[in-house]
Amino acid sequence: MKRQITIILLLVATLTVAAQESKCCKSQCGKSVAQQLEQRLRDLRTKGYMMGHQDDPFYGLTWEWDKNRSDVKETCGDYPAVMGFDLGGIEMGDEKNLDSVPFVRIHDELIAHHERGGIVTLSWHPRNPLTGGNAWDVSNDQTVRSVLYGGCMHVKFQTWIKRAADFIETLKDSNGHPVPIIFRPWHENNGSWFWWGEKLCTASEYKALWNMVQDYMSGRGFTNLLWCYSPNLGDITDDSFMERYPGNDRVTLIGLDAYQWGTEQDFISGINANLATLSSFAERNGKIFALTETGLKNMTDPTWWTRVLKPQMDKYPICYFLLWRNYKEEFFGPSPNLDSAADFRKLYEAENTLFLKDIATSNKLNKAKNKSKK
Ligand code: BMA
Repeated sequence: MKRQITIILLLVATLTVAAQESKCCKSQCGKSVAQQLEQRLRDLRTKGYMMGHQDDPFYGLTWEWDKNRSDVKETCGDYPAVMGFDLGGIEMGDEKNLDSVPFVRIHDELIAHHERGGIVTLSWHPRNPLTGGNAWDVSNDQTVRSVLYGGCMHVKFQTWIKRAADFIETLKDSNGHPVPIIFRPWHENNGSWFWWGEKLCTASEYKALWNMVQDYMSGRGFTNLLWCYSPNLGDITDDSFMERYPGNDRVTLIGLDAYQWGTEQDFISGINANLATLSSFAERNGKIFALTETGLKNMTDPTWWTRVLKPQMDKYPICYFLLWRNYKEEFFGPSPNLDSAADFRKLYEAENTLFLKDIATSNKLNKAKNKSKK
C-alpha cells in the first residue's frame, strides 16, 4: 500500500513539473505561429536550402488527382520540403481554383503536407474586380484604385478578401491549431502583366492595396501568416525596390520570381544581379530570402537544374526555391520519365538541398546521415 502511494505521489509530481514546463515554454517562447515558422526557416537555412514545387500533390505530367502522388517523389524518392498552392478563384466563391484544383483538395493537401512536417506557401491570382477579366487582364489601369477606400469596387473587393480569409481560417491541423503559411500575394508587381503591376497603379496605390489586405487579415486575428513580398526578375536596384516595398514592418520574407524565358546567359546574369541586390537588402534589414518561383519551361535543357540554376542559388542565402507547376502544356518540375530526371536526382543528392525528410524532424537535419548518399 505504502509503495502504491509513493508511486502515485511520484506520478503526480512528475505530471505537475511537466505541465509547468510546458506552460513555461509557451510563455517564454511567446512566439506567434508565423514567428515560429520564421525561426524554423532561419534554422533550416543553416543546413542548406529547401526544394519546393507548386501544385505538387494534385497532378503530374502523367497523372491527375490521385492521392499521395507527387512527381518530385516519383523522381527522387522524397516529397518537396515546400509545397505551393494558389487561391485564385476563392474570391469568387468558386469550388475550384483557376487551375481547376478543388479548394477542398487544396485544404486537405496543404494540411497533409504541414502534418508530414513540410512547409506550405499560398499565392493568389485573383480575378480583375473592375473588368471581370482574369488576373492578367491589364486593360484598365484604374483597377487597384477602384478597390481602395472610396473606390467603386471597394465593397465588392472586401467580399473577395473576406472569402480568401474564410478559407485561410479553415487551414488548421488535426489539433485545431492554425497551419503556418508563407503568404505571397500581389507578386511580380514590378512587371505589368497583373492588374496590380507597375504600370497599372502608382506605388502608393500598390502599398495601399497590400496594407488593406494585410490589415484585414490581421484584424481577423490570423497569426499564422508569414508575409512574403516577391518582385520578378528585372532591373531591380535598391531604389526601385524600395518604391513599392510595403515596409519592414509588413514583410518577413523577401522573394524573387525568376524563370529562364530567354537565353541561359541572360538568365544567369539577370538572376545574379537580382539575387545579389535582394539578398543584400534582406540581410541588412533582418529579412529572410527565397527564390519564390523559378524554372525552365518544359525542361528543354535536361541538365539545367545542376548546371545552370544550382550554381547561382549556391551563392546566395536563399531558404528555398520553388519550381512552378507541372501543367502538361507548361511544366517546370521533374517527372521520372523525362531526360532531366537524372539531373534532378543529382540535385536531390546534393548536400545543401533539403527535401521533406531533411526537414521533417530535427534529428533528420543531417542529410549525409539520412540519405543513402554516395
Ligand atoms: C501561371 C501559369 C498559369 C496558371 C498560373 C496560376 O504561371 O502556370 O497557367 O494559371 O500560373 O497557377
